[in-house]
Amino acid sequence: MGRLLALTFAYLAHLLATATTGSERQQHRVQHGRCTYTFILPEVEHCHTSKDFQVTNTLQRDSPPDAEAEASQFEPGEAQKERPSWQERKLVNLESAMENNTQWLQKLENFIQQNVRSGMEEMKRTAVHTQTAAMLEMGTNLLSQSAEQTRKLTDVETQVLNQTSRLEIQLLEYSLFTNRLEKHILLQTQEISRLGDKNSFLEQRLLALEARYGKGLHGMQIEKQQLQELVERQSRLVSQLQGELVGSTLNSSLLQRQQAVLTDTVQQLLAMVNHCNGKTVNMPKENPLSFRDCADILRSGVTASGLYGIRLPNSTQTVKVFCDMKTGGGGWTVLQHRSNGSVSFHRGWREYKMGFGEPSGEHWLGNDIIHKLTSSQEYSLHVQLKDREGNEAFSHYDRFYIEAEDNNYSLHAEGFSGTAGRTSSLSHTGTQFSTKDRDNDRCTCKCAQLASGGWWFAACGPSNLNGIYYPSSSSVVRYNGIKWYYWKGPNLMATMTTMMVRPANF
Ligand SMILES: [Ca+2]
Repeated sequence: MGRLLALTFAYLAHLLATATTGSERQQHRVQHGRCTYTFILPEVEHCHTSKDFQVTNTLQRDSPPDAEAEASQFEPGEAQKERPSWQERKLVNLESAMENNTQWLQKLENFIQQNVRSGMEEMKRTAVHTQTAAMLEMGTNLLSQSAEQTRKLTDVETQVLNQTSRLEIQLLEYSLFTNRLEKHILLQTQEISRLGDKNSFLEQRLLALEARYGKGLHGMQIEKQQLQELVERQSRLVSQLQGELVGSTLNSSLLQRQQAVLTDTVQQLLAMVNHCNGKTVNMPKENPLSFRDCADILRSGVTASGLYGIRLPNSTQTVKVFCDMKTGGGGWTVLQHRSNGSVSFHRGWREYKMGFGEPSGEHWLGNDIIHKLTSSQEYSLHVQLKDREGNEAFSHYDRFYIEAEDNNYSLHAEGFSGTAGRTSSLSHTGTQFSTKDRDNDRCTCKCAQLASGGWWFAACGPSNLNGIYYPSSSSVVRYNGIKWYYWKGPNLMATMTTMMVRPANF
């Protein structure tokens, strides 16, 4: 409002200035909005402007008369006396014009104020309308944004609800699973508890058993320890004895060689003596009939044991044999006999083939003779043994024969029985004969050299009746002595051995 008034006064001052300088009546129009204002200003006719008259401020000319008077006090004295009538008239006119103008201005002011008010109200309404429209637009935007936000919120809420539902379902499943697990754990706990009870019971029982058998166990442990010590001592002793055995074997071999040489010498001397003195020894009875064996002789009526001559089957050879007519009904032809160790049995292949020793004493009948005799018909074998304590025992074989030299006199012995051990000590069927100079055994060693003598060595087998005849008993185990393992073990101290045959159908 103040700005508008200032504009109005400035315009009026312009009009006044124009009025004082212009010479004709002028109309002035003022356009304000839809309203047009027309002003007709008063004019001063035939009035020349004095050089002294100056209007610097038309509004100051509306000053009250007192002020006008005071202002005139400063004017020079003579001019005041000449101009009062004209000036006064002029002034009165001017004043009345000014008064009209003032009134008009007041009206104009009122009018303007009214128009301005209405304009302001219009502006206000327009502004309010604009503002309302803007607000409505903003509100619409806000509503649309709010709707969008609401929709998004609804979506989010839906998603949250879905997630919540899924989570609830999962929680439910977990809950069910947890319940099952709890039941399982409960069952396991009960099982563990039951096992714990059983374990406690077993522990108590074990403790009771330990208490009951603890003393016995302790004693047995001590005994076991003592036995272990004994076994260790025995092991050391066995090692020592093995060492001694090796030395003894070497010594025995040497002695046997010397003995063999001596025996040969004695036999040569005896032969020479017999040749010189003629045959005065106990000769077998010359029988015009030929007997195949001692059983034949027995059947002929001879019942005395002794030396007799037999003729081998399919042969003209007469052989001197010892016949045992007492044992088990008699009729036994003796193949091997030892009783005093006077004859060495550590001999070679040929001697075992041909036989050695005297039939009246210690001797080996000979493998060729044994083969011819036992392969002519079925024979039984009887083995008689006696140890140093006087114990006697026998082993019997229902069927016995040996093959020819081509097959190394392989052994065949079946139908075992007897008292000299529950098991046969003779090597199994098919075992070949070996001597110190003919190794036919199944050992990488040479059994005939280790064990001495000639025999059916396997590897090297549980028997050897042709081993070394040891004269006295000893605690030392001799692996090369006379052996019939399943009767007396490896260390038989025999005082007598006899091997003899008789027809199986006797
Ligand atoms: Ca061998």
